[in-house]
Amino acid sequence: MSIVTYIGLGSNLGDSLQIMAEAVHKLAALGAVKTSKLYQSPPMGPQDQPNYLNAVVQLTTDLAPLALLDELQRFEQESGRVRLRHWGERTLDLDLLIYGQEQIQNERLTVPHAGVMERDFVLIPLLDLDAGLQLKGQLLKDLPILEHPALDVLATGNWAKI
Ligand code: PH2
Ligand code: MG
Ligand code: MG
Repeated sequence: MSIVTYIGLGSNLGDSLQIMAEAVHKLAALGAVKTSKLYQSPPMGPQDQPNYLNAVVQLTTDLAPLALLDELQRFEQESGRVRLRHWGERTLDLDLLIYGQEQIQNERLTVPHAGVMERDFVLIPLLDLDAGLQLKGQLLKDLPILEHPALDVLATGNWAKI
């Protein structure tokens, strides 16, 4: 059965736009995709690292959660993933944010992703894709953190050129 999932994309090392566009193409092999706008956001965590490109992809897929996670991790590795430090710079980060209505907690996966409600660079692209999204009964668009977003829109259209 097809499930609507949301994947967070982030990159601040290498040719980030190219790397993220390639990731969207790889995700499109797993099911139907829709992409949010493309954003630039100041780093959360260590401040002595470049700004990030961030986006979210809505992926409708038949893959089970851990099979999907395996694919995401494979795509991260294929991008030449470098991760230098916790919350530090990386070539590609793919986070499974939401998997249908499911709540998942095991040693590999926490879904919904723990950071969703606190990160404007996740919330705003999520809302591009579904302005009525709710988590735990909370309409995401009403969260106070969205009153002062710190990210900039870099592209509104088909930036991944699907
Ligand atoms: N990802 C991190 C650490 N900090 N900051 C922004 N703005 N965007 C990210 O995707 C991000 C971050 C590690 O995953
Ligand atoms: Mg992340
Ligand atoms: Mg991650």
